[in-house]
Amino acid sequence: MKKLMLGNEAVARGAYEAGCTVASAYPGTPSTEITETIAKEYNEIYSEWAPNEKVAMEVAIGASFGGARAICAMKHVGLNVAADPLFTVSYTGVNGGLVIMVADDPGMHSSQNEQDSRNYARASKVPMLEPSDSQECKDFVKKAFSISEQFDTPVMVRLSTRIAHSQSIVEINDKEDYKLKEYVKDAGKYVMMPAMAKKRHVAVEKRMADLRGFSDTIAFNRLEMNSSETGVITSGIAYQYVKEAMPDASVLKLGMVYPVPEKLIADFASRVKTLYVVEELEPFFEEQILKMGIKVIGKEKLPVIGELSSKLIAERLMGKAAENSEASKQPVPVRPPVMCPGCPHRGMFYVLKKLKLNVSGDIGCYTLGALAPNESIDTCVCMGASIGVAHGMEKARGAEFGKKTVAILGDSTFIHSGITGLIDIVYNKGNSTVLILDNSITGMTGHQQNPTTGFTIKGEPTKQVDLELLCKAVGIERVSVVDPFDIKEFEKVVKRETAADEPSVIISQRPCALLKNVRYEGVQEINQDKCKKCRMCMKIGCPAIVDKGEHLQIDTALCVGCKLCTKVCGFNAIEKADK
Ligand SMILES: Cc1ncc(C[n+]2csc(CCOP(=O)(O)OP(=O)(O)O)c2C)c(N)n1
Repeated sequence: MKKLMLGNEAVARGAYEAGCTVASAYPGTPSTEITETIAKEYNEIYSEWAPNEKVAMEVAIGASFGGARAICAMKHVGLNVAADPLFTVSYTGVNGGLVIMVADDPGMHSSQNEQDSRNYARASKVPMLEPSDSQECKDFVKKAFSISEQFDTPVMVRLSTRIAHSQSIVEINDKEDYKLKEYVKDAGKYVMMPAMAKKRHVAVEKRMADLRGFSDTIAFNRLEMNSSETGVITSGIAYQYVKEAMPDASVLKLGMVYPVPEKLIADFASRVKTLYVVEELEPFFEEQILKMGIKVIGKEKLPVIGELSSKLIAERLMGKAAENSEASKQPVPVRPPVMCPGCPHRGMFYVLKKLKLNVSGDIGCYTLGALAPNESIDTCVCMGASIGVAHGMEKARGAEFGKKTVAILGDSTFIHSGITGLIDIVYNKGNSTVLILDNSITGMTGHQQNPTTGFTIKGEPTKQVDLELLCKAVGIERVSVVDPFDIKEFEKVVKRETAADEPSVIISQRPCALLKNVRYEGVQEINQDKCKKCRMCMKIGCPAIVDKGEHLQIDTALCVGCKLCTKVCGFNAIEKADK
């Protein structure tokens, strides 16, 4: 049977067919659907959302030590969080096959940087595969499990946004009957302290030498000989672009991107006149090929920034302007990201802007508060950083601001990596105020459950972390819980807590407007007779309120009836529609 599948869905299918039984992940675009699909479609695999990527990888490592085939998944920046266990599981090796999925985001469609995860494969001495379509996503994941067991190593599989989120045909096969491997205690292999790790490092170097030889033989590294004038070494989505832009070129398609197949590359180089490397982001292949003493053209013609495309490759390498298709000539409407109508974060931003506070932000839907008209976030680094950054700012400049630095972060982000920052503030006598925006869901990545929501990945009820108790337990004595739509009360609490001479937490509690149990009373409209056109309602930045120049209007198709606008209107001009 054949099925149209997203790359991410095909990865999930591959894990299932390989007999994998444990999956742990933390959401992050473009990797999220891997674990969502596993949870939805493959009950044979235990699946979970972990609090962060480090824990997700550790759970998969534990399952592998226990003899199961296990998978974890994350976006590229998540691999930074999980880098600590990654570098050491490279030494311990595995028992059951261990696959680490990492999805890069060239072009930064939904990320704060565009790092190239292939560098992690080299740095941690872990082999990496990279598929070019959904069929390969499935096949490569299955193969990754067997390579993992054959070479006693975790195996990384790298995706990029265009592979993870594109659909193509996949052949469906039966599930392999994988039996749990016996678990044998072996401190020399699984307890990494200096004496044992020194021996394991030797094993890792031996493994890398074996893998280098293997890379020259694996069918995933495929030679497609054509003209001897031009040769291209490429992988992943770039392979698809090359096939479109340079149909006559010979291609060495690398499915195993680390270690690279040196013999195959040398042989290919000797058979073509001009050799190009086409790779997105870093000159990862290029540097290794140059080191082999082979002349190759890569980043002198192609960018290290952003995504490639067949058009760009045709222009830069073939010197010809590619034809634009009719569809691509159509103008695409501009849709800047905005917080949704009814978003609970909006009330908080209205207050923060009014109070002109110094705000250290974080990553979530609320990062949009940096944009007009809210414009009330001053910094954003990485998940959980808001608290440490606020504390550092406070220690550096202290009273100079005249006001405290306020950190804001969501519930999921607080659990992911905010807690340790809060402990730092308490332990080191900080004075910041932390706002935890508890909207009862991980909003930005598309509504995943997390430890504060009370539900598992499968929607089953579970213990719910009590944020108020947690903050008190780490030593925060001033913890307030406020509704961000009660603007007056919210302002009062923020003023009070930022004036206090000790650290504090404000939990801003109101569920995301898109949750299916959230219902508001009815859409609003502007009574044009009462409206003075002062435009105070525009300050909350709701996309449902439209400035028509002559008058202001509420788009009733967008309004959810949260009534936040009625609270900022000084003339009671906003009323329930169709009264
Ligand atoms: C290390 C890392 N992992 C994952 C992500 C993807 N990501 C961006 S924001 C976010 C969570 C947002 O949830 P929350 O903090 O609850 O805020 P909300 O969007 O609900 O307002 C995630 C998982 C990331 N940017 N960095």
